[in-house]
Amino acid sequence: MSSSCRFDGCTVDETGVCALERAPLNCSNRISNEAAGATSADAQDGDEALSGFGDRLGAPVLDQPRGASAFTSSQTLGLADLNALMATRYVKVVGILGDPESGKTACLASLYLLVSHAKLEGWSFADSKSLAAFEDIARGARDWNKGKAPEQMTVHTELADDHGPGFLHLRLVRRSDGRRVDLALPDIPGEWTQALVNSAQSDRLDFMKSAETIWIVLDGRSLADIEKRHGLIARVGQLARRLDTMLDGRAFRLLVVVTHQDLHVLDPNVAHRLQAELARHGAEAEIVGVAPFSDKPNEVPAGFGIADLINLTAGKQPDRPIFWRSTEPAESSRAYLKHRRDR
Ligand SMILES: Nc1nc2c(ncn2[C@@H]2O[C@H](COP(=O)(O)OP(=O)(O)O)[C@@H](O)[C@H]2O)c(=O)[nH]1
Ligand SMILES: [Mg+2]
Repeated sequence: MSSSCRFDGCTVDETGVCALERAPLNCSNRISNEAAGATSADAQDGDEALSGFGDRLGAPVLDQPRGASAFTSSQTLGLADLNALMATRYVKVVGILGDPESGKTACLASLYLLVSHAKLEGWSFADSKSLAAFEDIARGARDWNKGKAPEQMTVHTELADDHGPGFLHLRLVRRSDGRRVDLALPDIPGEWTQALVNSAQSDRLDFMKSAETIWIVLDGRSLADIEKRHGLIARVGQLARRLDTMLDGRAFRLLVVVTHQDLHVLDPNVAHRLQAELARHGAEAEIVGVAPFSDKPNEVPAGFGIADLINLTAGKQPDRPIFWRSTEPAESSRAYLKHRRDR
């Protein structure tokens, strides 16, 4: 391009010849002719045809194939994105519940930091459709405002009620057998759990119907505090009951994740009481102690227990209840009718 012409490759300054074979004084690409460009272009019908051709000179011959990811990598995935991803591969959706400040986001941040530094025992990073959202979380840049989704997430999810969850995606490879696992992990505000327990408000948690594993995250400090312990355990029981109603008999694996293990190691008696309370509500759970961050790194390293949590989350599905128990029919008895009569 010469200094007096905007057309790429034109050497009119050096040669005096217009690359589009126009009269240099009239060519609309000449910087000095810019103001007059419109009029002169109108006047030059033949030139216009050439100019159209010239615009395409050097442009790619074929359109770029549309194979790129449809997701904006800078954000969490909305429900529509998650559905699209689930249509292409098997994704394990995880439900993450817990009171505000219990350590839900800390678990996700710690998982990301471990995996990104190749320190998640037994697992390697394979891919993520939401790296920047993990970054935001790890930097503490994403915050919930009284249970309301951050604006960038609500815009992205494009849900009418502005209350959709945002999911983080992580594809991990298990080192022992090379198995790939895609996890969709929602970062949702603790107020949603409180609303579920207190007033059975479950509409925005509808995605949990697709969850294979549900984490109930508990603050280890509250469990260690004798004044708060009883109330917290009772609420976990109520939450399990709500989940059972909401999920309407669907099978899922329940993990109770107790944070702050760096400050308070979970007492086996307390764990036993938790199990008993859950059993009273017809639920069963495995309990995992974690310390996503650590105030005592020499005693308990940051990220403690996160690999166990992922092992359990990515492990085999819970056994489904037996749909129709098989019974050996007594000779000549009409088993089906008898079964109906028994009900
Ligand atoms: N020392 C320590 N701090 C933790 C642990 N888990 C969470 N925290 C801190 O507890 C606070 C609340 O955690 P956060 O993940 O934001 O709670 P959320 O509201 O459930 O998402 C944050 O300041 C975390 O850094 C832990 O295991 N040990
Ligand atoms: Mg949080």
